[in-house]
Amino acid sequence: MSLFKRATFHTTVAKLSDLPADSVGEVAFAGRSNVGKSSAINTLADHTRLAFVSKTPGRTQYLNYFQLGEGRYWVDLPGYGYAKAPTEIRDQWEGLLAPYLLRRAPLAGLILIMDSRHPLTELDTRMIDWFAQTDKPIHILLSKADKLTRSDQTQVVREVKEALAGLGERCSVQLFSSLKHTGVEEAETVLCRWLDIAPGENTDQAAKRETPGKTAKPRNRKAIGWSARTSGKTKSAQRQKAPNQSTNRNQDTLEESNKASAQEDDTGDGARHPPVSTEDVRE
Ligand SMILES: Nc1nc2c(ncn2[C@@H]2O[C@H](COP(=O)(O)OP(=O)(O)O)[C@@H](O)[C@H]2O)c(=O)[nH]1
Ligand SMILES: [Mg+2]
Repeated sequence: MSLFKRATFHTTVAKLSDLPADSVGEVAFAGRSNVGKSSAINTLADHTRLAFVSKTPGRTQYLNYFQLGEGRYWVDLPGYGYAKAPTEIRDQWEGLLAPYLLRRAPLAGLILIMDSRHPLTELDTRMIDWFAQTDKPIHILLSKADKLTRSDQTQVVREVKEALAGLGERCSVQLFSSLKHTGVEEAETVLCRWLDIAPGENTDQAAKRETPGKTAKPRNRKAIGWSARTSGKTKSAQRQKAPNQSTNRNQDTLEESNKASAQEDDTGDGARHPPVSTEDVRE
């Protein structure tokens, strides 16, 4: 049984002041539109429709919270890669996503989902480079692994690890397939560690321990809201390390596989483009 079987849709957050105050730990899921992010969340929750709730019109461009019990959450971020008007992208990025990712204290780490056939697109590397400034870990799921042969799977893991070796232990990589349920346990292990859930502990049991009507008590008051350490630096950090730096480190090994995706990503907005844009243009 999945560790996260009790995950339920909690809320859609459109503005920072609406972020859940009882969170003691959360993990954000990011990735280009169509990489299989919703499918991965559903697979990890063992729930076929869970993440598609967040596809409801009006929710796709915001933060969708899924509750795991005891003040722990998964947060589904808007898929990126399909451009809207530059002003809308900027408003969404600067008003919600950037400050959330930079300053949300209970955010333990980022699960970044990349299609195993087209990993490390330009927008992916911008997101990785940009998020790295938080010093929080990134765990990469190379999705749709069922579409690759065994030897291609081994190769893509090696290439992505090599390309991101500079991030050291802050970045880990694994294969994942929602179709074949490949990599579920490996991902669960990371999620449990980040969310401070003891190995083998089931959120079923955790949820039962909660007193009805009582919200979970944060262990650490600093875990609520923004961390003091980063609260003052958002604006300058956004400007300084705007997620538009070009990155060369993966280009040699993955150049071919990236070409097609890079073209898809080319919205004509060039270097000003943030790593995240909304996916609802496709819906
Ligand atoms: N073969 C295969 N297809 C997948 C897998 N995960 C997702 N897909 C397909 O990829 C498409 C996009 O999936 P979705 O989860 O909606 O992607 P999202 O836009 O990133 O949330 C759908 O047609 C899925 O059925 C997988 O593990 N294997
Ligand atoms: Mg989705």
